[in-house]
Amino acid sequence: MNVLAELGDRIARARTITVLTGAGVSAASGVPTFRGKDGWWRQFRPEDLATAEAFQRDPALVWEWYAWRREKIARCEPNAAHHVIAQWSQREGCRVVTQNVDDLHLRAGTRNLIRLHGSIWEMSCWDACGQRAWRDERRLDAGRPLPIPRCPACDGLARPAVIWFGEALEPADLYAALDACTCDLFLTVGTSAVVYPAAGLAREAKRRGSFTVEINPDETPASAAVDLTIRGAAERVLPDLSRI
Ligand code: BJW
Ligand code: ZN
Repeated sequence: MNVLAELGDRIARARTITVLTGAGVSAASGVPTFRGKDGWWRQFRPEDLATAEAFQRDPALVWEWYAWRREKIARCEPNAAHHVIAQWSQREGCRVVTQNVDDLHLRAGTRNLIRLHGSIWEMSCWDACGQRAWRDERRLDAGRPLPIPRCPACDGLARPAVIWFGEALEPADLYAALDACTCDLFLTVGTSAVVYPAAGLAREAKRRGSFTVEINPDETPASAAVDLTIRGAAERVLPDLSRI
């Protein structure tokens, strides 16, 4: 049996499946990955913009980056990989943990979705009033100077409701993701596996006895730790698997 057929068989037989996804799953939709060649914005690395320090220093610059990404994402549609994952998520015992903030999994109809790093379509108060994660899908005109969004409760600065470097994940999301590491089959798809705590989940699943699989065109730090690696693009490999 070839590896795809073997994995297809495991997927069919597994009682519980967890799928961890990263930016590579949305690449075919046109959403730039973080660490790929198109992952840079102007001269900035994501690590220089996705921090509270960067926002403190220059909120307009950080909002400009997010406005640019919102514009891009708004024009993207879920791809074949999102659709296959959405289909799997209809099964009892399937959980999907994503690091992506683009909401393309939601738009594809994924159930039981844990969004570890928040959503680019939600905002929180930067000041201390406590208003959190309200939906705000307004798109800013990147051609004009950008008004910095304000908090509707206290009129302080609003920030994207995403998790920046150095910030703690929402405890409920982290616990749900850790809980999802107890499963028969754990698939890590389209993530460079360098950003923690998400990067540690495949190892945790293996430690708990799951069969672990990585699907990625490139090698990552997770490759050597998983039971099976499939070198390929998510939007091709997942539909192939779902046809088996
Ligand atoms: C394809 C493909 C195709 C291409 N098909 N595949 C332990 C050890 C070391 C460091 C740390 C540690 N614990 C914490 C840290 C620090 C830090 C960290 O991990 N740093 C590392 C970089 C070293 N982590 C944190 O700070 C986290 N917070 C935390 O741990 O808090 C602790 C705390 C506790 C209590 C109080 C206070 C603090 C938070 C991390 C938040 C990450 N945020 C970002 C930004 C989100 C908002 C936004 O989008 O603007 O999340 S960073 C960015 O990286 C984003 C992503 O979700 C995340 C992961 O990236 P991803 O998805 O893997 O994308 P890429 O681009 O890296 O990879 C794409 C992959 O796809 C590649 O492999 C391609 O090959 C592949 N690919 N085409 C399939 N078609
Ligand atoms: Zn507020």
